[in-house]
Amino acid sequence: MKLIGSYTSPFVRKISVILLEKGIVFEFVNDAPYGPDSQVSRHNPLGKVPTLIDDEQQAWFDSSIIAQFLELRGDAPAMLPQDDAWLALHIRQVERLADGVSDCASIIVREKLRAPEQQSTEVLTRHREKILRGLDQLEAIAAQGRLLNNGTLNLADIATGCMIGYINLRHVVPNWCVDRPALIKLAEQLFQRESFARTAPPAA
Ligand SMILES: N[C@@H](CCC(=O)N[C@@H](CS)C(=O)NCC(=O)O)C(=O)O
Repeated sequence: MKLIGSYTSPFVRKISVILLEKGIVFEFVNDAPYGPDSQVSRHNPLGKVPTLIDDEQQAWFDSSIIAQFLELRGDAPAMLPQDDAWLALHIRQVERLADGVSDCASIIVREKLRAPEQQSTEVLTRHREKILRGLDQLEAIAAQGRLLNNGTLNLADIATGCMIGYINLRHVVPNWCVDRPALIKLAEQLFQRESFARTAPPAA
């Protein structure tokens, strides 16, 4: 199994963490998707990472689909409850919420790479507001301890940890932790895991 990805992508980190937690052996193929030499579009027409190539050479893309593929393979531990489809769906929605915050953070990072006179204040403000609302909802969910931080690592925990790692790396919302104690607790616990330590992005 090959994982095509870049070291800084929160979505790639999400899949790397799942593979490590499940003990699935994989080869990491480093590919910077925005670079001129990227090969990822040979496997994924959208040209995005992560893209996973399975042992039958089938390409899987979009981290939530790859995560579902890995669950369907059945490798333990499961990252979603096996006996409660509704609970699993709620957890997947939280996963997508955390991914959505990562998407917004990535849009801000890309926008800030443009020349200052080409940057859109409207785009920056809009996506910053989405991030803040997303973080507030994730904080409330983490405080409840049912869908996040419930004692059994799940897909939503992993996506949230990778999102927090990314906004820390890119300094997108430097003071995100003010008044968000449940998310801090979750991040502290996740970052102690070997899977998170081994996938920490290089300093920007
Ligand atoms: N929804 C996708 C998002 C993946 C994504 O946006 N990846 C970025 C890197 S963080 C990428 O490959 N961007 C290249 C591009 O958009 O051309 C997922 O969860 O896998």
